[in-house]
Amino acid sequence: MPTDNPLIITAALVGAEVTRDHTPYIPYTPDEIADEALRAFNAGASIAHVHGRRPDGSPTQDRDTFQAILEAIEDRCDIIVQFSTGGAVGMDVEERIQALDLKPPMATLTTGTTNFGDDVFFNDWPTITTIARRLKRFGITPEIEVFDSAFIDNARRLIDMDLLEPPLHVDFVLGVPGAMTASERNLDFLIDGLPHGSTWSVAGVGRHQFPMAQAAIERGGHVRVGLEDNIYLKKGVLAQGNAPLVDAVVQRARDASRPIASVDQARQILGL
Ligand code: KMH
Ligand code: ZN
Repeated sequence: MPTDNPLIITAALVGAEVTRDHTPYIPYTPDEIADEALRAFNAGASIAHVHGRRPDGSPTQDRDTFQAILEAIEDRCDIIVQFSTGGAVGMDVEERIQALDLKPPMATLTTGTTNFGDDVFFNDWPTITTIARRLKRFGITPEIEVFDSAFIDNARRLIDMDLLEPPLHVDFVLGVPGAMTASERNLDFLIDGLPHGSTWSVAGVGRHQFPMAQAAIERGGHVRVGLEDNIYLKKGVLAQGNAPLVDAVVQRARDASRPIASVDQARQILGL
């Protein structure tokens, strides 16, 4: 794989699990999330992966909240907005995908069930196909979230059913307790199993964020960072927002002579 291709950086701005008890820098309101999107964009991110939060910080996939987030981000910058369809553990599928009629350019599609810390992130076959059909209906480009290797086999099955159109864009989420370990060996195994022509990124969780980012930079893949996945810039030092995490990836890319993708380049690479 080429290693001088432009690097797409996704900023996972907020997620569903991190709260102000963990870090004061996590955004909650649509304006706070959009301000974080702008800072991440200015630091070099071309995709903003978003979840919704209520004012008290609890996770929500509420359509009005997503509309407010989308509009607030679009008012500020050109970053590609990617809706989460994962939401939070325990949400049912219709709750998770209620905002997709807003037709964001991208949204996630997790193609399997995984243990998720003490919880289960539930994605049985009816859930997966319901989300895939909705994405197809609204012409939204999916990013396939892969927590374990069978999720790639399930994505292939969706291609066979005409619910996914190759080439795929896949994000490997590695290091979640209960799912696949964040190791270079596992990353290489997963890359090897992708359908021909796929693009991929890796989201290393917690302390695995930067080692996995480095591995992706070296392999010609793309990178997801952000407070959803990791709140520390280094051991014991909280990242003061998403932009410092993006910036740390930009520095690593520079050291490896990987150019950073502009939003237009990211759109072209992803066929948006
Ligand atoms: N919050 C996790 C249970 C996604 O955004 O698509 C699921 C998640 C995946 O974050
Ligand atoms: Zn997410």
